Amino acid sequence: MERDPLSRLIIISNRVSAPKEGGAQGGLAVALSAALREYKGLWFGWSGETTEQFTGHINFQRHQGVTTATVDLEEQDVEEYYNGYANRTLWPLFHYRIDLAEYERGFAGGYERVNDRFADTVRPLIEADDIVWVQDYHMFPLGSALRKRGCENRMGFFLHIPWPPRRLLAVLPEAAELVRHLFDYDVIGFHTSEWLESFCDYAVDELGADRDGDALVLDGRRLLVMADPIGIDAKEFIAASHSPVARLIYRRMRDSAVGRDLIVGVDRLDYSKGLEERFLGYERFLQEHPEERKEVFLLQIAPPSRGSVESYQKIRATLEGLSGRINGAYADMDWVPIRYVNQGYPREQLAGIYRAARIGLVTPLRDGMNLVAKEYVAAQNPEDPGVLVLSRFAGAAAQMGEGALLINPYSAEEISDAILKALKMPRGERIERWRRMMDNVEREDVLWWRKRFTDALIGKVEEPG
Ligand code: ADQ
Repeated sequence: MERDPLSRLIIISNRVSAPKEGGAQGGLAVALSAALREYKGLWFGWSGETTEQFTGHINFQRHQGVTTATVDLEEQDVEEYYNGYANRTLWPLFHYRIDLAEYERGFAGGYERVNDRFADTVRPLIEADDIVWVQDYHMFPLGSALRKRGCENRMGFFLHIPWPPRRLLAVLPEAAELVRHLFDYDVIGFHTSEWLESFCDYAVDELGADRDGDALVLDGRRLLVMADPIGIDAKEFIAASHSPVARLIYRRMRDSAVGRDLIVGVDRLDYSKGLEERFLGYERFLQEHPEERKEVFLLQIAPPSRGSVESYQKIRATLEGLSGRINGAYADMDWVPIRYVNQGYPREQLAGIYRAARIGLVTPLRDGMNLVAKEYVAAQNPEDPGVLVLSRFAGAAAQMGEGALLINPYSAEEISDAILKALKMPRGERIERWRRMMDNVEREDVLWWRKRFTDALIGKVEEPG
């Protein structure tokens, strides 16, 4: 089936990232904006603002050919839907942290209410031929809510985080209902076949769905399931790493390293990113290899996120304590082992930092994909690339596994061994490993990801090769 030239794309996600002057959008936003320019259509979501009483008033804006439509939510909505169910229930559970997940009926109720509000608001904007693409765990039930409002369009859903194993998901009181809702979409996408298989296990074993080739069938609804790993905007990132800003930052980093090897970590400050375990692994390296101590330093960049959720305040305090303790134990007057920075940097600056780093330390305990791993690879100097040390529990390991040093992020010993191996790795091997990863980063980029999904959504069959 070819796309009807009149059909538009409606993207729906919790937050909307309009193109900005200066191009400071993330890779995902760039890809979605490009899709919206190709298909026309619009991008709908929460404005990030609150209002006293929900009115459903839509703020339309147009930036560089992309129309965005956003609504404000009430404070209670944000508490229950965003800080509550999305970030205190689903996020920890889907990252295998049942110990951190909180189950409150109020959260679940608020989540449903807000999804209904989104459905009420966006429904009148959807025309008969439009295709609808819903993003991420904030909006599992949105497709279902739209079907209830008479929407018969092709609808797809993409999950950016892992899908937990069946027995873990069973802990969620609303699990069965949530998965049933997903059958109101036509296509569901995951980053890896591991997440996809966990989803299928649940649907088959708990709900009695049938597998039929690439699809699952439940109560007469047919849901196409696909593994579609997201990539970065590789061309843009390579260009960013050659920009004057990146070059300047690269030189600054090199100067400040005074001949030492830089190890870099870049993450949102989130317990799923394994920062505590990373610091402990690095500490172990310092303990076990006194001769290497002043030869390296770790720059950890971690801007705080979701600060109103308690578990995020805790991880922040833990990391401050831990970095302080390690620096206290090992620092000398001319050397500090960890530079711990709690701020974000523009992409061109990040690219320069990545390029200056001999090791990219990407060790999440669990991650849907992890784009930092791919950005690190894209920013390297082909003649003298650094080494990626990557958690085997990141979705990115499925694509980067051949070139990266894969580690178990819970094991301080494995992290320590991998750091040493990376530091000693001969240039020839570094180039060979990097090339394999870079081929993938360039081939399976964010545009490839987006096109595979929208092609599946419009029913276009993938061409072989
Ligand atoms: P995140 O959990 O946010 O994304 P990730 O994929 O690593 O994780 O993307 C983070 C992005 O933020 C990267 O583009 C990175 O450059 C940027 N970033 C991080 N720290 C920064 C800093 N200090 N300054 C500036 N930029 C910074 C979720 C899922 C992931 C999945 C993505 C996309 O959790 O598993 O890969 O969505 O699907």
